[in-house]
Amino acid sequence: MNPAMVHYRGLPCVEARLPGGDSVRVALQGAQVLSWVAQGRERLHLSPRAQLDGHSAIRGGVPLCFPQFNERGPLPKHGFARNFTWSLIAAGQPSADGASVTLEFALQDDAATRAIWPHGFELRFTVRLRPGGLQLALAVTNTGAQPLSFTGALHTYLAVEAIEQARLAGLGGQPEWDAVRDVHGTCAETIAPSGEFDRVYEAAVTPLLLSDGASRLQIMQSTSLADTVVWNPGAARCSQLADMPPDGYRQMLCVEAANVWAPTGVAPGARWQGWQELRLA
Ligand code: TA6
Repeated sequence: MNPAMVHYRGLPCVEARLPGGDSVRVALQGAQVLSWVAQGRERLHLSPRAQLDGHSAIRGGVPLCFPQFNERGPLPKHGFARNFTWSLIAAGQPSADGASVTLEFALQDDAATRAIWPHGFELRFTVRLRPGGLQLALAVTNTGAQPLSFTGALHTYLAVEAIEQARLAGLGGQPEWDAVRDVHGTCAETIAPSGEFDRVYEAAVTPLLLSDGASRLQIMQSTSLADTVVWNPGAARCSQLADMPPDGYRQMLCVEAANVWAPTGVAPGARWQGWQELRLA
């Protein structure tokens, strides 16, 4: 069967594969993409020490942070969507030409979500795998009678061979906030992360390019997500994270499509959508 329900380290997941060999694995917890293999190489980072107990935040892949980014509000850090079990509502077969396969997941409010955040909502998350590409789209429908507003992110952990050689281009000149030093500035032409690196940028309209040794990845996001976050914990902070090995920071760089500063409003009955796309260059 393709797509297929599987258990990955005990966690219920869906896997889909294209005839050319590219594949994706998505956990029902958080509708969190845990793996994307393109041209024979894993492109996402999942910590070998990630807790896969069905409810704790999973360190790696693409956590969906909703309805709050980080600790910018009264809710649990990065909201609750990543901790809840979503439903798989559509799993198409690969198209006849092998050009794509799509998985769709949903999460609705229930007593448990309303105890944390008193709103009616439906989230849809669509994962579309193409040869050499992955598109991730989050839609939020306000099913309640009151307006709702949220911040959040597609908190993508990209795999890199070594953080020392990773370079991210495309944000040069964009307004930057360094969250570690709490300093506002302007992004350099090329980002070469070192040490603890946690910065929020005004998103660029043209694709970003992550270079990692011989590998190149284009990263795009919808204009409905106004910010791009770049995060690497660095050695010192990584050693304090129980779900990462001490040198785990060297194999990852988060490049996140986010809305950090200005909450997105959704009127009753209205729908919002935001996406991030990754493509081998
Ligand atoms: O997006 C960057 C960030 O907000 C960092 O400040 C860092 O805390 C990271 O997310 C991971 O958060 P987590 O709750 O998953 O440990």
